[in-house]
Amino acid sequence: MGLFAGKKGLVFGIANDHSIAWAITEKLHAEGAVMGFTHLPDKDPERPRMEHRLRKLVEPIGAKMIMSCDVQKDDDLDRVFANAKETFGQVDFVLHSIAYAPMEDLKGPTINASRAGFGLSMDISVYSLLAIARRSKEILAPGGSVLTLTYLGGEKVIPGYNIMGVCKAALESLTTYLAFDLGPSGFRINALSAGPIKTLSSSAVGEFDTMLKLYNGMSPMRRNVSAEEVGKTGMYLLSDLASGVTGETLHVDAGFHVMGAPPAGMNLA
Ligand code: 0WD
Repeated sequence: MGLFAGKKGLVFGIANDHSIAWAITEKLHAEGAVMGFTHLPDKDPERPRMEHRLRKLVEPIGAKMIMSCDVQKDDDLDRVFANAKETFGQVDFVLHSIAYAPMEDLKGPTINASRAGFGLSMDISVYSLLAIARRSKEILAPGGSVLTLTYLGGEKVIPGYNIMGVCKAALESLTTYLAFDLGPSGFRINALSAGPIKTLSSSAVGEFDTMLKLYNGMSPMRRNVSAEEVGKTGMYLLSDLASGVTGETLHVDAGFHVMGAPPAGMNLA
């Protein structure tokens, strides 16, 4: 029997088959989880590309719910959670794998970010976790768990990550405060800090290829991580195996985050 046999969950943030949320979903499905999914609203309802891309992936794994949701809209979130309650009654886990910053503010330098761009990035990338956690609290089953995705750029300066790094710092702090709020109900919330994975979002972040080379040369394991490895640990954090873990930011990055200088002999050219 799978770890998630009889378990139900909600997944926010699958854009396509490269999305980290999809890698985690595949592992959850393999362990028996049944899930509902949301996608960004399509700009042109005549050509629902976001919905089609999501449907193609999740219908074959028995999706119980597929809805559009812009996390900036309380009405959208209310609709999704009302529907989840109707469909599932209670859910055992909720995955938040969402981030956004306008390109003109993301590309830096950070000091030039606009007030509006900063606010928008914080709203979508950080406040959305709070909004989702608050609604999750109402429908989580005993032992329920929430997971979000973060990156080292929230702890250290990663050139090119810019205001998204500031968002991730806030997201990681928020995870600890939400852990405190959810804990008395027996619910957990954690963040998974993933190494660089090629996805739609990450291609918007500068220097991505350089980062990949850096991980190969500098991480203790001398390599980067795969989406599958992120998927496995994401599944673990949402599972009962992590029943004593909350408020944690767990790095899945081949150890890159522990390094302060490159190993001897690393080609720095
Ligand atoms: O290297 C990477 N790819 C890493 C990503 C390393 C470490 C962490 N992360 C984080 C990201 O910051 C994000 O929080 O993982 C999370 C997922 O990122 P991803 O899998 O790299 O990105 P992607 O496949 O693009 O999914 C993010 C999705 C959006 O996709 P697009 O590319 O269409 O913006 O977040 C969703 C959307 O589906 N999203 C929203 N959902 C609802 N409402 C909104 C919104 N307003 N904005 C973006």
